[in-house]
Amino acid sequence: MVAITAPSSIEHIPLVRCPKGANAGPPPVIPSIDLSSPGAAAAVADACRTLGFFKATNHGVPSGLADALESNAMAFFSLPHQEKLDMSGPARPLGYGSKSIGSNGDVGWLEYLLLSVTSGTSSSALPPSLRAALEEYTRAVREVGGRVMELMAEGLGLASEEERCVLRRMVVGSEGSDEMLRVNHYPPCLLPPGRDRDDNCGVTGFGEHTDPQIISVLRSNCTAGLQILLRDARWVPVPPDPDSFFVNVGDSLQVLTNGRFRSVKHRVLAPEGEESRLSVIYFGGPAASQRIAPLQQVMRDGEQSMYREFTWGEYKKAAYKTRLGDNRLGPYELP
Ligand code: GA4
Repeated sequence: MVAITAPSSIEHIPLVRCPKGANAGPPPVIPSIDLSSPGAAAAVADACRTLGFFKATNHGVPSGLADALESNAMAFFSLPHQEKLDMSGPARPLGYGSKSIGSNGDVGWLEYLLLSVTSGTSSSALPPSLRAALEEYTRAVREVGGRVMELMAEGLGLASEEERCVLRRMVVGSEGSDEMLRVNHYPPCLLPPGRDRDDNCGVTGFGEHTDPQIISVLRSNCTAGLQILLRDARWVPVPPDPDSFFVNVGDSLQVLTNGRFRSVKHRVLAPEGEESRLSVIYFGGPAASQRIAPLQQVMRDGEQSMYREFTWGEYKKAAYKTRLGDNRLGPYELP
C-alpha cells in the first residue's frame, strides 16, 4: 500500500470531533454473507432488516481490480492540490473535493473523487491508468450490486424470476440510472505538538449520514475507521476487510420495502496511526424519473405506505439542500 504524507498543519481547518462510541454491551458482529451460498437470500434479507448493513464475501471480483484502483487512486491523491483540481474540476457535486462535503457546510478529514458511473464526464481528464482502473472496477462492483439486489428481492419473498429482478433493473443498466463511484482518501490525522488527543473522541473523517440511494457497495483498504449505528444507538466499528465488500441499505430501498429494510447511519473516523484509509463506494441510484414508493409485490393486503411517494430526482434534489446528518426521509413519513 502507498502511504502519503499528511498535510503539515491542520490548525487552520475546522476539525469536527465526535465521541468514538460506547463499548458497553456485547461486541456486535457484522453479518458476513457468502454470496454464493444457498442461504444467501435469507441472510441478506435478515441483515437488511436488522442492521441495514452486511459484509459480502465470495463475490467473485478478482482482488487485482481493487488493488489496481487503490494504487492508482493513491498516486492521484499524492499529486499537488491544484493538479487534482485541474484534472477533475471541483466537486459540484461531481469532481475532486477536499475537506468539504456537499454544499451546506459539512466538513471532514478527507479528500475524494466523486464520479458518475454512467456519464463518465467527470473522469475524462483523469490520468489514463486511473480511468482504466476505475472502469474495470466499476464494471465488477456493479455486478456485485446487481447480484445483491436480486438476493434482496428473493429474500423479500419475491418468487418469480421477473420479480427478483425488480430492484436490479431499476439501477444496473437501466436507461438514465444514477450510479456513482466515490473514492475517499482519509490521510492520518496527526495532531500538532501541544494538542492532546482526547481518547474518547475521534476526528470526523466523514460525518454520520444515511445514503439516499437504493444500495451502496463499499470496499476499503486495511485501515479502520468505518462505524455503523445500531438500533440501540451504539456506534460500532466495522473491522476493515479488503477482500470483501460492505453493503448498505439506502433511504430509497427503505421506502421501496415500506420500512422492512432500514437505511443504516454510518460515519468514518480519521485514521490515528500511520496509514491512510482509502475506500471506494458504488452508489446504486435509479433514473431521476423513477417513482420511489413501496413495491406492490412486498405489501401485505391492506398495508398502507409509510411514506409519501417521490421520484428519485426529487429526493436527490432535496438531499442536496440538507446537511449530512439530517433525517432526509423525515419529511416524507406519513402519520
Ligand atoms: C451521502 C452519500 C454519497 O456519498 C453522496 C453524498 C452527497 C455528496 O457528498 O455530494 C451528499 C450526501 C451523500 C447526502 C446529503 C447531501 C448530498 C452531501 C450532502 C450534504 C454522493 C450522496 O448521494 O449523498
